[in-house]
Amino acid sequence: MAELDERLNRLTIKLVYYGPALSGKTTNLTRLHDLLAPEMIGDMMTLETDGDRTLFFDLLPLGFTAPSGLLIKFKIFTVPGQVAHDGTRKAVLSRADGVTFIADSQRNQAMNNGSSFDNLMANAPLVGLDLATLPLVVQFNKRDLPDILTEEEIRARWSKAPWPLFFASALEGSGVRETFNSLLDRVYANLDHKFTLGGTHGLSRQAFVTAAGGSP
Ligand SMILES: Nc1nc2c(ncn2[C@@H]2O[C@H](COP(=O)(O)OP(=O)(O)OP(=O)(O)O)[C@@H](O)[C@H]2O)c(=O)[nH]1
Ligand SMILES: [Mg+2]
Repeated sequence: MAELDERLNRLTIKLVYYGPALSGKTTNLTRLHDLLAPEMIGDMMTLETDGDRTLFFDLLPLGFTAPSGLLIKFKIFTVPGQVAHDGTRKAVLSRADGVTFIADSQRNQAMNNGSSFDNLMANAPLVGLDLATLPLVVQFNKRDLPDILTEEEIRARWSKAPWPLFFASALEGSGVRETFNSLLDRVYANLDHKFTLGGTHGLSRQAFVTAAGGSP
């Protein structure tokens, strides 16, 4: 849940990259770090890994100042995707203001995507998140690989889902920013309602997305 610190005139927003093991959550964050304007981005922090695998979380800090002077700070986390780390996943997911689900497009990963999405749907209410209002976007990553589900197949499988779908290759950098901007757009709607970002802080939806995510 976003926290407004009135003394420091600072709003802190938590975003979480969720998904199965090796789907490319850490790679998405690394790419974002490279793509976003350096003056507003901090160093990416990676806490414990075993080779490629995240064992605890990664954290990318990001921030900008609204016209009113309010400092908007983002903390962008990845969860560890491996099934065994469910306790850590719940802890990282807790108090999220928005979630990006990173699926792996490879055909042989469809089951893992499904179980990880079910795990998100189960864990969100356990940590007090309301799935009906939680900003959520879905990215199918690894579009550069050969044996992947086609966009048509994925859109057909997800046709009843209310969340926007994106196609990306985090390795090559495509689709990473579009996914992030869509999440920002959805997050703004919730926060504006709560903190009157437009009314009190002179921060429009478009300005919020552009300031944090830049133009794709
Ligand atoms: N070909 C290809 N490989 C990718 C892509 N994104 C990530 N990878 C590779 O997939 C492997 C796993 O990527 P990570 O970003 O570490 O995956 P993760 O989701 O953070 O995995 P966990 O931390 O175990 O949950 C690495 O070898 C990446 O280089 C992509 O778009 N295309
Ligand atoms: Mg990782």
